[in-house]
Amino acid sequence: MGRPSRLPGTAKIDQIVCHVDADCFYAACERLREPALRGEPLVVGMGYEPGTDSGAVATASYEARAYGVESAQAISEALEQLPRKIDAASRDDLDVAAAGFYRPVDMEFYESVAADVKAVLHEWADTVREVSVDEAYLDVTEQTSWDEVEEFASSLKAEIQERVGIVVSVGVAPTMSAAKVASDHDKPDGLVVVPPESVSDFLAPLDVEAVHGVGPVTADALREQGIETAGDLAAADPAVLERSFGQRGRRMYRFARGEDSRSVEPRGQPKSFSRESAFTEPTADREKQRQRVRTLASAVAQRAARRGVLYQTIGIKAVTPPFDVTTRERTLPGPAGDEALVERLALSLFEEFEGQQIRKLGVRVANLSFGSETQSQLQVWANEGQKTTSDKSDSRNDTHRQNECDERECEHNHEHEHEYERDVGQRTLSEFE
Ligand code: TTP
Ligand code: MG
Repeated sequence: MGRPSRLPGTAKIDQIVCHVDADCFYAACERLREPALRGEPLVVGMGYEPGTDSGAVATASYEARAYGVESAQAISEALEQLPRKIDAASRDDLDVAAAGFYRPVDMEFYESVAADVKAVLHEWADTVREVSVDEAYLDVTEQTSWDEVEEFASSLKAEIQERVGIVVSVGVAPTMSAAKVASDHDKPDGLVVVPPESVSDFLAPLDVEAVHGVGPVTADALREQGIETAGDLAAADPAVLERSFGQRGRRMYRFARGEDSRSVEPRGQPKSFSRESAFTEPTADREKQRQRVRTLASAVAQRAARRGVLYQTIGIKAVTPPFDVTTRERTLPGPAGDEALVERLALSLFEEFEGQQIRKLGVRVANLSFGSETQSQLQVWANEGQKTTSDKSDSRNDTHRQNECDERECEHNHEHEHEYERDVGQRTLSEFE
């Protein structure tokens, strides 16, 4: 199927942004290679071992969501809501019809499917910004017009389904943040077009949690201030929002008003990889904090390893109430690629914060080396992991306070991931790129 071209002379107004996000992506991938899972309740678990109740839910098919299973839940909890088919079949007290299938995460396979989807996206738009394994923004201003974009997006969905076998939801709007909200609006299999003149009307009635960048914890805090909808947020006093939420407050205010001056830019080589995770409520529980640091550290190290990237700087970020951000980092004498080392250094950098009230934690690796020329050094630094920190380049004492950046994708190619604002406690945090 070819892409529809823009009619000659059709006026284009502003930027036309498509946000594409696959539906229950990991589950959809599992169904590609195991078609018997189609239409069935299906849970994909991170750290899940078949037959056990270990790990956390990475995603659940929409059939499984109907039983209350959701991302970041413990598998043990999911099993209470949705038992395994195989267990239900052998027990009188369980109903096979109300049971589901469980599969472990296979990131390598999902990345290969994601690459196939992205190949289609690059054929359909000159500018594609890939933001995670299953989502991307496309600038389609040159490819279509507001009059035709619905047909364009529907053909794009059909082509992805035909060539890759994956269902995606698409949102179209004049800004990235509104397009993101639009793609989420009618999931699964959604297609929502919000033309420039309708952005405010589209956003206003939505729950405040639908606004890009507002997670469940922030939404609760906003509701306490009487801000229930995106319209309420758009009408709030930005100075008050800034006092409560820092820079993020202004940003969500702008997004709620449909204001977002970002243009879709392709990603260059990342400058850092980071991952952060908020506690539902600030906590002073040391073991909970340390466990979170360890999980974030290993997720970041594994992501770098999957990309074949080495790093020379390892850092942490601690957000203490109200929204004070402190970062610490340490630079090694040479590039390393060692998960245990990242964990160890992150924990040691975190020591000074242990036991303080912490709202959010982050781990970051930077000073990246790409490509095979660095591979030979990998083993050297991995082996010498224990003694790699150099006092000279140790920036541990550089206290660095900044306003919290809450962008899932940073403007300067610092690949930045935010866990959903849920307390996943000591469970394995799921991965999403
Ligand atoms: P999402 O696009 O957020 O979720 P989804 O594709 O499963 O479902 P939806 O239809 O709502 O878009 O994330 C993409 C993949 O990232 C998802 O399939 C699994 C993974 N993921 C996690 O591992 N942990 C998480 O907490 C979330 C939200 C996603
Ligand atoms: Mg998705």
